[in-house]
Amino acid sequence: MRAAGYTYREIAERLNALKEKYGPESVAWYTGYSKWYRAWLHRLTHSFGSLNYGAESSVCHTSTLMAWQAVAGRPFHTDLSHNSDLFVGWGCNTMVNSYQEARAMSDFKKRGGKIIIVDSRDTPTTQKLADIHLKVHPGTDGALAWGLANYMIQNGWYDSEFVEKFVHGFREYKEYAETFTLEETSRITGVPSSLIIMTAKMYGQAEAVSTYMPSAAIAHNINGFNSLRAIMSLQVITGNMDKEGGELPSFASLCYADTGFPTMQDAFVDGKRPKNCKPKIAAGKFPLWDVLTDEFQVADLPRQIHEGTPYPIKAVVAFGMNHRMVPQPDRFLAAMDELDFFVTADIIMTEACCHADIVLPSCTSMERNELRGYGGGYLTCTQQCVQPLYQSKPDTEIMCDLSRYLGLDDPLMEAGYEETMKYFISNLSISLEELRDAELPLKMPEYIPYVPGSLRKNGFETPSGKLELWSELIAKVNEGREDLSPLPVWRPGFDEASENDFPMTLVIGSRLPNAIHSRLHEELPWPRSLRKEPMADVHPEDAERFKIQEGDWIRLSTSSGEIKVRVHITAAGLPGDVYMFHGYSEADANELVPAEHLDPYTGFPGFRQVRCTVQKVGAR
Ligand SMILES: Nc1nc2c(c(=O)[nH]1)N[C@H]1C(S)=C(S)[C@@H](COP(=O)(O)OP(=O)(O)OC[C@H]3O[C@@H](n4cnc5c(=O)[nH]c(N)nc54)[C@H](O)[C@@H]3O)O[C@H]1N2
Ligand SMILES: Nc1nc2c(c(=O)[nH]1)N[C@H]1C(S)=C(S)[C@@H](COP(=O)(O)OP(=O)(O)OC[C@H]3O[C@@H](n4cnc5c(=O)[nH]c(N)nc54)[C@H](O)[C@@H]3O)O[C@H]1N2
Ligand SMILES: [Mo]
Repeated sequence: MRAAGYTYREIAERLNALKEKYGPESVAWYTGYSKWYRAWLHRLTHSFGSLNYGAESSVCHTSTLMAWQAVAGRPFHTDLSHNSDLFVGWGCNTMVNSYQEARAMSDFKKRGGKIIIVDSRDTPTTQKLADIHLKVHPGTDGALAWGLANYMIQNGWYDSEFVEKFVHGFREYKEYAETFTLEETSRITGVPSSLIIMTAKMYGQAEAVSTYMPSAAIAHNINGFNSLRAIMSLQVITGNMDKEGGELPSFASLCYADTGFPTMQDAFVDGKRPKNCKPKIAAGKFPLWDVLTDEFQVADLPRQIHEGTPYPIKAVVAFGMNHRMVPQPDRFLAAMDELDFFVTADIIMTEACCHADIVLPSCTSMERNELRGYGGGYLTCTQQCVQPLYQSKPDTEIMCDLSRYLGLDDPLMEAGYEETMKYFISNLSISLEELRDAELPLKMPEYIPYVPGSLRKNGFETPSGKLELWSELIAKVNEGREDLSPLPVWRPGFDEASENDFPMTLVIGSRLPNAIHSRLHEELPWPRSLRKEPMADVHPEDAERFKIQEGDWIRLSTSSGEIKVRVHITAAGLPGDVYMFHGYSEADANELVPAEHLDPYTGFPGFRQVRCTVQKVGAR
């Protein structure tokens, strides 16, 4: 038996009643980590009549995309298979969080490439792959980038011809960079001047430099967006943009993948885009986010539910909601409890599910087919191993069913998942059947590889048509306000708590090999056994200062709360810094992040720089 008609009927009746009374914007549509069904949920949101589609992307990757958009008009990426002589990895621990990239880095090193890693800790990646490791204080990457820029400009280690032709705002950039002398940069970042000099020289003199821009590590800071822009600006002044071996533009065409061939995805999402509706949740609070993304910023959802301003939110329909992934998870869940109606679809019965009025069972990837695109022009349709078990269904089927029951007058969605997949690829010369019959991904005849240098020739997609060290877009968005700066200025990323009471820095979320958010370490015994209890990593010097020993119980507190965890003593980080993973239900470090500790450009939380202190509460 599948999700029964009466369940859908109840959902439809209640959502339509809220729409009638409070307007379509009063329903927010949300998705967690899963990416494959997002276009369908986005279309459903539009068909329902609003723009209130939001995602886990409110805390992941979008800040990096937005920074590229501000600097270069669209996202850029590095392809390490091309020849660069230097790779600079910022917050780069790919051996733990991105194995494919770790392999590419390792191959690059074998071919003779040099690797510089900027990481606040020693990691397997710094130890195995880095020629130079710049061990910065958390949240100071922006300052390091400015210091490097200053030293490179002073010594002529930048591409003045490129800057002349393709760069906007160099004068203002150079002037601000001058405040980051070697001494000042070293004081802020903790990196010795000699290493800054060495890095500046290698960076400025290399033929081609490629980089790694993390999705989370640097962006999880209230200064994260600007730090990313400052880092990207180094690629700009050295002429490493729109060039093989440096950065190349990305053109996502199928579920975030840059396949190199067009699909109907945008037409699918835009086909039902509503007009004249209320602004997205948080649009006024994070105007740059509002301009640059097609999602609402989840950071302000609990407040808007609670306060009902600028307009009420009465229902949330979620696919894969893990409330533990945002600051103040209890507050987030309490907001769900305040709603008139909360529906969530998940593959397992999560904590958030227990707070929902209705839970819809989604099936796993083993039980569904998905269109998947890959770089280099490849497309496939994955094959389900078994039919969906019990009452579960693919999320996309659930969305098509909802569209039908809600009476949204969307014949394409009503025709079902299979038909929508056909629509997605209807501009290609391949049929869904042919894709299914093929054992391996097929190369699309429509594949057109990007020709490096095209944007240099035709103009970058920024207001000035050049790469912008001084962002004209941000200058415009900032009109009438004062919190956004066209230059990627640096400031410390701490919360407002007193340094006397909370003398240490809490960094929440650096990846563990055995945990993927709460997915692997909450319920699964084997990965959990590798680190049984929630544990905070504390430096030996701090352990001595606070009289703590390996395995002791400590109270970890910030201005927002406290949790009890075990201690692991390690010199991987710097003295004064405490590292803790997120997502544990019994000791949730995200409860310790102040709700408004947010980057004003992106709304991203400052997870990686919160003032804290530790106190021993029990021996092991
Ligand atoms: N402090 C701190 N917090 C962080 C981070 C950090 O570094 N530090 N990292 C942030 C980052 S980068 C991210 S990406 C987020 C992750 O945030 P989330 O995406 O919220 O995290 P997950 O734990 O992966 O939860 C995904 C949910 O989707 C469900 N799910 C999985 N597959 C499917 C499916 O096919 N269909 C449906 N319907 N549900 C499915 C899972 O059961 C789970 O409930 O966490 C963020 N939170
Ligand atoms: N095993 C595992 N792999 C994962 C995930 C997971 O949960 N588990 N999550 C996936 C997801 S959703 C994402 S978004 C990515 C996230 O990937 P990343 O954004 O790369 O995040 P992290 O692995 O948390 O951090 C990378 C490194 O940054 C360092 N770091 C922390 N703060 C700072 C800082 O301020 N400056 C600098 N320079 N370094 C800093 C940490 O010490 C760490 O070694 O990982 C993905 N891969
Ligand atoms: Mo992420």
